Amino acid sequence: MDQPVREAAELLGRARRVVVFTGAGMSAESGVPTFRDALTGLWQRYDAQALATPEAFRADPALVWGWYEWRRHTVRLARPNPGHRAVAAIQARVPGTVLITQNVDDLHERAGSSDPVHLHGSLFAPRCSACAHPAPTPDDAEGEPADGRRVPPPDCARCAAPVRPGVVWFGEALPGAALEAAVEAASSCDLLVTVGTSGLVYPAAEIPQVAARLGAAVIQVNPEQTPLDPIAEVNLRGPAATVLPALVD
Ligand code: BV8
Ligand code: ZN
Repeated sequence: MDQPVREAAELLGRARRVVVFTGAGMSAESGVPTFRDALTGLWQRYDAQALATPEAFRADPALVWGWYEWRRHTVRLARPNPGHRAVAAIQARVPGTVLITQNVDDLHERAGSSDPVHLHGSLFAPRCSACAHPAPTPDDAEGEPADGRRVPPPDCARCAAPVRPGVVWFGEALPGAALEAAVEAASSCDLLVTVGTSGLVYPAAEIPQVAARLGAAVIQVNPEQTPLDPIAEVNLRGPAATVLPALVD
């Protein structure tokens, strides 16, 4: 076990109140493309940040709904990777560990993690764009939802307005209860492990910084440098599915 991994394993062994904070890199090895390095499909022709907005949905609901159908289909085909399972192992080993994720997939839940705090919502919680009435998660659109194919959103059963994805779009406020729970956990932990996030999107990117400011040790797992490097006591430069299991073995 190389030095930084040993150091990180010791920090984890001594920690009493742990937070695990994950971004899209957590699911990369499950085949779920991240925003930044996904030069595939729609993302080549459209900037994801431009598509993940209320304006884009208003302008072209079928294009945006079709994009989320395709992303949900990709997640349904994906399987949790050893990194997701290592996070669940940390939760089992250190009772009270709080998992906070920016991801809208359900791979943490499928790996056995309990109650992840979804700061940016979920692909599996569509709701009415007008009255917020929860809508059923549709099965995959007939045939394989092809990347970039328009799929008109279903109508709300209650008010007939278009159903929207249950995610937080750019320019939208995060769910108050989720953000509050995340800040509360980050403010009272003694160790925060941040995995697979570029640390660029706010206010989520504040979470590891709050923990560091209040004296928690921070371990970062990311193959690349990020703005969170300076607050990390240990920077583990590698992919989540390899590095995290080494931490819990
Ligand atoms: C808000 C859900 C205010 C949707 C997401 C200027 C103009 C407009 C807005 C802003 C602006 N400046 C700041 C803002 C605010 C904006 C923001 O921060 N923009 C950034 C881009 C500058 N934030 C917002 O708009 C937020 N809302 O501010 O509202 C407000 C307040 C009150 C009332 C009304 C309004 C809302 C932000 C949430 C947006 N929704 N997701 C969807 O999924 O479609 S964000 C989405 O992108 C992800 O959830 C993630 O958080 C973020 C980044 O995605 P990625 O880059 O793919 O992932 P990540 O960052 O995690 O990077 C991948 C990392 O993994 C990399 O570091 C890579 O090295 C690493 N990696 C790769 N492989 C691996 C790996 N790591 C480990 N293992 C591997 N194998
Ligand atoms: Zn409605």
